[in-house]
Amino acid sequence: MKKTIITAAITGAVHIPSMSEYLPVTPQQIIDEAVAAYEAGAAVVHIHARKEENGEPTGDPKIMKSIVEEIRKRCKVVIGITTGGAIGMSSEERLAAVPSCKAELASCNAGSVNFCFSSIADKIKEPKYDWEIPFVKNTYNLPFVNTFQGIEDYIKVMGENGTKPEFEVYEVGMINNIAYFMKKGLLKGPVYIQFVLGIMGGLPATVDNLLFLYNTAKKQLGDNFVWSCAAAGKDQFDIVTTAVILGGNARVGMEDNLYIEKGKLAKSNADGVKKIKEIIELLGKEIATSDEAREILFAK
Ligand code: KMH
Ligand code: ZN
Repeated sequence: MKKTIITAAITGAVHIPSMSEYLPVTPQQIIDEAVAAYEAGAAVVHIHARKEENGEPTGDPKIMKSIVEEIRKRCKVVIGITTGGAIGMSSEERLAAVPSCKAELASCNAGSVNFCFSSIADKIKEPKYDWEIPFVKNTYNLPFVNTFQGIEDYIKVMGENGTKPEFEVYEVGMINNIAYFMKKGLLKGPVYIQFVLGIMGGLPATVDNLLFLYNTAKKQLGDNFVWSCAAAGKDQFDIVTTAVILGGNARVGMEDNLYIEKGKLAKSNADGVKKIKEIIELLGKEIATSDEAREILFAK
């Protein structure tokens, strides 16, 4: 039986520092949290960079490189960097870290979608930093742009740098987009897909929607894909557990959900990793080490 890969998505570019004192927002906190997530059982970490001075998401390749190099020095975790960046970033900003980091994985968003989290603004009475409220409010009127030309460019740049794309899928049609690039011959071997449910603008986090994505991927791609599931918000653990039962891999972490249970903030990404690890083991499945994850993810 295939082992289950746990990915920890450490900080993302949705949650803002004012939402949780535990959200890692400096480069050093992101590094420490990634290493702790690995030690708790994560085989893969998904990394966004933020600015030292105020925790604002940034595409600065120097910051991303310093984070990646330090994590590499400290542990053997598989590192996946974002190319989703933050809503409103240019394609150049989003891609800049791929050549400088040459990470094993990078996210590759599989189509355009609205990606709205403006309602966060209603919950924050006293923001810590000036950038936070305009940043979240802007997502009400900004699309998350991933055109066919853009996706093709991302696939090519990743290919030139030895980085495997992790396709982020928010809507069912995006599976056809991936199938198109496979037919075009731009992708070799099984593709790696992350189903991301629960984003406002994409498919809500329900079991029906997860099954819809999974069954569509099987129809479109046959056996030629490896998959994992992320779910934003309060349903994170329910939906990710369902994915594991279906034979998928699990993504947890503070990018997707700041809470470890109802009303209780997670104190670290390792908390979420430990929780899903316990659930997976209770289901009678084994957790993949980072080297085992490499065998699964990079099979030719
Ligand atoms: N921050 C979102 C706009 C990714 O890492 O590629 C997109 C995102 C997905 O987080
Ligand atoms: Zn991300």
